Amino acid sequence: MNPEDNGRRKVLKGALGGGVLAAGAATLPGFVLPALAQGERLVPFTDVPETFQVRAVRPNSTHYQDTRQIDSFLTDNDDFYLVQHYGQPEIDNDSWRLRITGMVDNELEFSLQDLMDRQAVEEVIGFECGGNGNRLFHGLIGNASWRGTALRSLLEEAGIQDGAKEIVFFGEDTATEEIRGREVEKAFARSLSIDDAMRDENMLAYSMNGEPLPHYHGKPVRLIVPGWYGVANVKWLTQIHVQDTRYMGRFMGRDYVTLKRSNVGGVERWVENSVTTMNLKSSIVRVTELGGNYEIMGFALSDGTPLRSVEIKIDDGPWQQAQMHPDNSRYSWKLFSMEWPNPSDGEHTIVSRVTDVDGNVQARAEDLPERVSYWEEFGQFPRTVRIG
Ligand SMILES: Nc1nc2c(c(=O)[nH]1)N[C@H]1C(S)=C(S)[C@@H](COP(=O)(O)O)O[C@H]1N2
Ligand SMILES: [Mo]
Repeated sequence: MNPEDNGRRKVLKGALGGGVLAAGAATLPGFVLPALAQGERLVPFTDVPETFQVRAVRPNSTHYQDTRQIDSFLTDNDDFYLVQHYGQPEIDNDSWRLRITGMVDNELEFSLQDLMDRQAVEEVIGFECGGNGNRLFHGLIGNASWRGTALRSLLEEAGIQDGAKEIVFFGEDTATEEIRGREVEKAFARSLSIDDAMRDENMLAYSMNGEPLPHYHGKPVRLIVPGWYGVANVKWLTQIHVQDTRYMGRFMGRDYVTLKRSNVGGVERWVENSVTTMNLKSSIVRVTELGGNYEIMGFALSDGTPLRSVEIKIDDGPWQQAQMHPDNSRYSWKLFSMEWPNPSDGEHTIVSRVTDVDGNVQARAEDLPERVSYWEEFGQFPRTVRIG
């Protein structure tokens, strides 16, 4: 399903202005957890149209979060965004098998139990859809603790042969695609170079926030490539194929392809690239008020490069340091917050920018290279709120 297809009806559980969310928010030194405390209220964003609403999860449908409602470091499994282009296939965990085929010394087959019997890894990994953006207030996002087994050890056991170039990850979900006037049955698939696939942190995940991987998130097993856009994380994984040619399927070669103006060795050209690692970005998503004290909160994402700072600018004021959530980790989303003492009544513009340890600074959208299509939206996102 294309993220642009999202309807704008129906209200998500605990929709804005609705019932009180979890009371009694814990306070940690230096960072107030964002759950609404008793008496706390959300300050309205004036850039969110009244008609913007998030609908409940429905079968075969995209789901995005209402990011104003982010109230915990880990996203609930049933509020973690959902994108699937070929529907949500039913899979029986007992008969499911994962095969490793192609240019390997040993073709291998695993049951779910086989994978669960291997050494387990667990890590908090947050990601967004490559099609996430301002129009959805960045709701195609989530952050979860994933448990699984390392991809690398499986590939080593299979033994990748000399001359292999790419590894293709196929999902169980298929659709009939019309390509040059011919209807063909295609599975969802994405590929990685051998080097990218062999990164230690890639995992085949069978558990999400302590639960078996939910149906909609790709049960029983999905690929997780930390630091990459969500499209790399193939759900309902059934086959891993090693080959010596590039894989040119729809989600590598046509969709999730960003077209932007680039400088190519001194020549300005329009360049297409497949969506890969996540760009450095941040966004303010939530402003709260409790007893006259205001707080601004947001998230940042990176490809795993550690962050140096997140700063917030209010109207024409200076950039001010935000505080980082103590649970932030290398591949998680990074929550940040800043107190906003005594804002004056009226409308204010607030914007965040993130800087990584290499000194890369999130640019203003208007300073980024010209780009066609909505993939990879990572410029600064000024928001407006009304006080009083
Ligand atoms: N098999 C399969 N895997 C898939 C997709 C899909 O359509 N089919 N969509 C991808 C895209 S575009 C995204 S953004 C993420 C979304 O993962 P989630 O629904 O668990 O958030 O899954 C990826 N993996
Ligand atoms: Mo996506």
